[in-house]
Amino acid sequence: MITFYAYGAPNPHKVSIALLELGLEHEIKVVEIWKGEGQSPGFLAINPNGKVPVIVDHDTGLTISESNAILLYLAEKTGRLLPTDPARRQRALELLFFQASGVGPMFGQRAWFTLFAPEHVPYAITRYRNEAERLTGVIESLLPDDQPWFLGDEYSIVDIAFMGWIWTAVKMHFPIDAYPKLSAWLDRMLAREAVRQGIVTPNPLPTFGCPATAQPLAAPSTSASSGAASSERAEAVAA
Ligand SMILES: N[C@@H](CCC(=O)N[C@@H](CS)C(=O)NCC(=O)O)C(=O)O
Repeated sequence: MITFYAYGAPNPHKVSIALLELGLEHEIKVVEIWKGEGQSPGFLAINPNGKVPVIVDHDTGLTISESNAILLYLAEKTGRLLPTDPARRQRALELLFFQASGVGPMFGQRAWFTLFAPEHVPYAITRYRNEAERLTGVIESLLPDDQPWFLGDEYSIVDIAFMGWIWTAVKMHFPIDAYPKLSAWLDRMLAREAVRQGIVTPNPLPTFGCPATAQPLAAPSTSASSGAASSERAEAVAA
């Protein structure tokens, strides 16, 4: 039995998806991060960094924070969603670290300065938009040309790790339509029941107004997306 401290946000949604994919028994405790509950003494005793997601695995007595560390833990606990082949496993770790240290923070800062910052800071908006766009191009290049998932034919926690912020970017009107492989990958992700449920558990992302500074990401190629446009996807999944 696992206790999952969560909120409807990109990093907890990764863990929601993994728990559902793996069919692991769990209870959810919602942490109201926008009301400051992450900084409450009770929650800081669970995670000194004051952020969600966190899991407590009552089978092992372990408490784990950091979304990608949790994904690794759940994959190793079940022996699923992580390759056993050493080279593929190493590739999985590389991509998980890239997602956690590069993509998450830069997409997060883009969202913050574009949508939430009480002060309009053009330099920060431009810097993080450029960095997020550059990283989206890197993600596009990391997807195989002729196979469905980041690790080729094997769906894994790497796909789940990227889903958190890619989905959030789409919902925030930072479209990915200019990236054909990424768009097609997102459609494959959204075809999975656990993914569709996970991105609305424990609650969906809010509806974001389209920021004045949002603009289509720079196209790395002229080929059109093979799937639905970002706005259609965002509307298609329960809001
Ligand atoms: N590196 C951490 C980041 C966790 C994180 O930033 N969580 C956000 C929600 S996506 C949060 O708890 N924010 C609340 C706050 O900053 O007060 C992870 O991957 O789990």
